[in-house]
Amino acid sequence: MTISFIHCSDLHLGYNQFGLEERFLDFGRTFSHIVNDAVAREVDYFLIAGDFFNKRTINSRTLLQAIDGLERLKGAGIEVIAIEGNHDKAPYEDRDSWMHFLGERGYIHLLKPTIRDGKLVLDSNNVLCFPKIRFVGLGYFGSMTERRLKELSELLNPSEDFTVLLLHSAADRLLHLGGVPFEAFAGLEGVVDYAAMGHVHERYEIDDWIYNPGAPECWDLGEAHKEKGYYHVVISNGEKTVEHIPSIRRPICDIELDLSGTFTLEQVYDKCLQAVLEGCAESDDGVIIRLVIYGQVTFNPLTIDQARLAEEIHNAVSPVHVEIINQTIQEGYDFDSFDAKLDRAVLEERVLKGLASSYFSSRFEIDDRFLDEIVHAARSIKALAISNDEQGMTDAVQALAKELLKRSPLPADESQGGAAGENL
Ligand SMILES: [Mn+2]
Repeated sequence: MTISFIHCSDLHLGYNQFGLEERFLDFGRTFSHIVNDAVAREVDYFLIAGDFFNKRTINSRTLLQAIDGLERLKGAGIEVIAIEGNHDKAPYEDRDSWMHFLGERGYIHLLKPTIRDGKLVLDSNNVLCFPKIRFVGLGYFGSMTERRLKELSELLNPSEDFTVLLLHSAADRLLHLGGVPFEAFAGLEGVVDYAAMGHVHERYEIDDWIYNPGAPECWDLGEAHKEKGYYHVVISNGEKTVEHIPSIRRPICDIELDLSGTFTLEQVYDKCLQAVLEGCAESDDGVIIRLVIYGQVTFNPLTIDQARLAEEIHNAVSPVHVEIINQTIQEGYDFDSFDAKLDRAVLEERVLKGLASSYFSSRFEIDDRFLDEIVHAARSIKALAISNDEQGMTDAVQALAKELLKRSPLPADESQGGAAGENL
């Protein structure tokens, strides 16, 4: 017997990002594409691991987008199993959420935790059995997640049937933002065959049984480079095959431009426009442009007219939206030293040390002397890059990585950290 499902999460329907109608439609379209694929692949189940809606209160057009997709799934005989995320969760014990409405109308099976006397209880609200497969749906617990997982591991018995857990939580990442360490899942390994996660907007997988697909659209433009999509899972004779499928979403053109050595505003606008024309040449139709400008300029950075710059960019490439992030700083006020080169080197060192300190100090066991070494290494790597010395650069990066690993209190694969972002 073969069972198959699509697992997606964080669709955030109804999000009119930047106040744009086009972005509202984008989130709907991305969901629609996944539905089409589920129907084409003739899967048995469609899993939504939370944040189906961007907000608890949605407008009627968002509901129409949702129902349009859900109706097509229903028409194809695909059962939809969903949990609530932090974005679409009903407050407290209130059952009056739109997810609840969709459940009542038979569009989805909404699975929710039952808490009795402060403890998790497994019942028909959160365990749903079909032939050869069962779904345990819990939703979002925030800071209670670790405790609830422990309770679940005591309650959930092993089963002959394939067991899927739906959970809206960050596993082993975002630990400072309510994520739970991997150890919290340890008691479920072997009992849960597939943990269908949501919440983190970037794809990650742990040990062949914890899967997070990533939000299919970019809830934040900073997600542009992250891997995002949904899973197609096929279970045949108890063995699962998992494929991650990238979602279809609006392209984002992400440009970082160093404006160091720019003396006039006109130069700024020219350089920006040129960078945009070069960076977005291939996909100039309907992209979102994120332009980060940085470096030392000789004038007050606040005089850069972002509205004018955005308008010029709009006229040149007709994007859907332009986001400009101005990180330029005015060249040092140290008028005693007119040696611009020296000034820049000193400043670079100071900035690099600050960055190295804030980034590495929390992850590695390093002292001030080694921070200086990192700064030195970073500057020589930059010099090698400028002189196109690829081999030298590779060697220097490898040497630095080796030194860092020696000082890492964590296993190598954990030290990469997780996705950033607070409102996933
Ligand atoms: Mn989310």
